[in-house]
Amino acid sequence: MGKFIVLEGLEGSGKTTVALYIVKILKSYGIKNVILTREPGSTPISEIFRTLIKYGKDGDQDPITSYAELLMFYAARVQLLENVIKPSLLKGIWIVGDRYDFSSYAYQGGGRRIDKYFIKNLSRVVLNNFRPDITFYLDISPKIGLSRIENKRKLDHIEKESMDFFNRVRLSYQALASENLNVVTIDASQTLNQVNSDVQYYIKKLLKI
Ligand code: T5A
Repeated sequence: MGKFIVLEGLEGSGKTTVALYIVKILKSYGIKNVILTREPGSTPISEIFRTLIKYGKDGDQDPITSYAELLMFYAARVQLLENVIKPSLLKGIWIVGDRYDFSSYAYQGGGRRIDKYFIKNLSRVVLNNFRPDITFYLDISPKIGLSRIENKRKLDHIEKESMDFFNRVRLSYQALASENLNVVTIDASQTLNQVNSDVQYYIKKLLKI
């Protein structure tokens, strides 16, 4: 069996950068079969949900409701889980996931204030309690995180949310990190070298080296 490693955190916390670093170090330790996934996305259907969630359709004519957004995230996730993640792990392929289930608890639960027990039940039914082997939560203040991405590209639907929204998302992530096993909190305001070095320590532990 391969292992499932997940990166979580606010925009600009460095998930994509660190995910690429993890792939690199896994390969250097002899794990050659590694797939990088992103959520929402990484299957043809999930990528359609990604575009729809991020940019909507026909602008203000048909704004995405909070529940529709939540359900689309789970639709995209279950496609990825059943069609890519589970079959790959069974073949011994490792998965490095840029976001997974905690994102919905943090953004739709904390940010949009959807009842967390509703999300928990939805998650239990749809994902059948399938969990990563380890989750790295890259903790950063929204102010620093958003400043890292402000010049990147056109902001999407969620990136245009208020600072209060992102503060609630961060608080939810911090609560999830303290309540759940196999979650490692990394201070993502450190230099990238320090972040990578902290992550490498836990990857070596996972590999028992
Ligand atoms: N969402 C997603 C939900 O609401 N619910 C869900 O269930 C799911 C799955 C996804 C959006 O969907 C939401 C959350 C998001 O709003 P996305 O485009 O995939 O959108 O956006 P993000 O996942 O947030 O990705 P970002 O690219 O915005 O942020 P990353 O990946 O965390 O950051 P990264 O690695 O691209 O780095 C950003 C910049 O910072 C630099 C990098 O070089 C880069 O320039 N950087 C650092 N600089 C200084 N020090 C460090 N330690 C640095 N680390 C990185």
